[in-house]
Amino acid sequence: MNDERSGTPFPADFLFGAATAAYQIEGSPLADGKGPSVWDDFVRRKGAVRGGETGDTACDHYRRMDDDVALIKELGLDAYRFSISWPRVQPSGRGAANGAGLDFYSRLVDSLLAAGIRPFATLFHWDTPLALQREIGGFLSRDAAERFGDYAELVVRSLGDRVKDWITVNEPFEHAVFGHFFGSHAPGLKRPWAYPKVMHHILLAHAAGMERIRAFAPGAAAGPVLSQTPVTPLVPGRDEEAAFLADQFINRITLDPILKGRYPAELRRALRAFWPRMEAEDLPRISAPCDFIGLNYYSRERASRNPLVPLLGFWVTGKDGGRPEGEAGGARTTAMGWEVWPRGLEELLLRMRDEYGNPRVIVTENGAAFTDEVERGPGAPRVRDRRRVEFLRDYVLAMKRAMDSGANVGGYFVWSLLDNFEWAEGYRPRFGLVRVEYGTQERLIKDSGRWYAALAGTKRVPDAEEALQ
Ligand code: GCO
Repeated sequence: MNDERSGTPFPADFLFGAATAAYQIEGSPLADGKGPSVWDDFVRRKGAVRGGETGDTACDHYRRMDDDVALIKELGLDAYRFSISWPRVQPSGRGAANGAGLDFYSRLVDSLLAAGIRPFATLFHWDTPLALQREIGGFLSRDAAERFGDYAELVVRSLGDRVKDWITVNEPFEHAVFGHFFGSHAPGLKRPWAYPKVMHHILLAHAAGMERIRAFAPGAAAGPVLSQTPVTPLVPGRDEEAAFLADQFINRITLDPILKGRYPAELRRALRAFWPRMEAEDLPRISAPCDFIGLNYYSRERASRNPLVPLLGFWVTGKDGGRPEGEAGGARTTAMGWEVWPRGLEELLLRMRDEYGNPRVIVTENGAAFTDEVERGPGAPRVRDRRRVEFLRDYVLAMKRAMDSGANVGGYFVWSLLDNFEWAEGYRPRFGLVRVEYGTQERLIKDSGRWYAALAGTKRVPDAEEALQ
């Protein structure tokens, strides 16, 4: 029986799915002609990844793909968002496709369709071919955008007869900032003032990808995936201006060019000394119509005025803020230290309704890492991840409140289907609906996976107890 809080059911065509990314789950970094990516190189640098871990094996998904599709089917999900490894398809980032690489994704798509699962294919989830990085500097170069377009064309020509939902790029902000500003992600560059240039080149890649999808998969739905992290003043009354500019730096720097055809004015003025050369057709191309906007949401940031930060004059505490898992200062936090803040999802969806023309939004990532314990008793092993169930329930209810207020949301994907390689954090954080025992590669559906299966199956938010018998 649904209590009042579970509200009305979701629309019958609302998509409940789960998401992953190639480098985080596939393993087999050089199998069957695949070229190395910037991540295959970055993880081998001393200190790059906690514990020196790499994605060399990850969830061994390249070899266990059919079993993982069977898991998605067992969960009864409507859709599955995965990413395609650019260097698995185009080993050097230039030239003809690697047939064995394309064949893997073709088999994945066929397996998903046979299971009645709708494939959502992400063309770029940060794994630039290493050869392209070394040849032209990757996204430091404007040329990377058209090279990405050529790669996208190879994939869409091959899979476009069956894949009807395409994502061009995943999280331009994270790749630009962590990969090129802080250097904490691949390609590991610490060039803060390259940020606007790299961002512009990734958005040009989005534009090139959309053009090739329109040309070679007419009728398919396509759009970008943008991270969105609401920013609030650390000290109300003092840090409003800092929060305003931080919001432009983190969120509006992608939303505005894609949906309004312009960059945020105050940020562009602050960074004018480093703003990239733009061609007249750049922003019209970047703002060409999309069929949906993918939004990844986890938590909020807090910004504070900081005159020591050149040009920008603000700093953010960071989603983790160094908080321990559990409770900190009255806030619930995840194993990443991120504040549990479901209201932020409702707020950002209403902002899309009110400030960006209420485009069709798909929540393409939402989820949480918590410390999971496996109960191994006389019965079957079990992961009673109640905190993840409560997290998902609260964020899904927040999304539903926004929808009931007119926000145009067409789907929700949990990050992630599987525990996987969490970039610089390695394998310690577990985000999966399904636990992966990395030594044996055994998969175990967690209680949260069972809860989510009940939601996907009924289109109504189940009570935690109901699904966890
Ligand atoms: C991201 C990436 C994912 C992460 C997930 C948890 O949003 O950073 O798309 O690859 O693993 O978000 O941090």
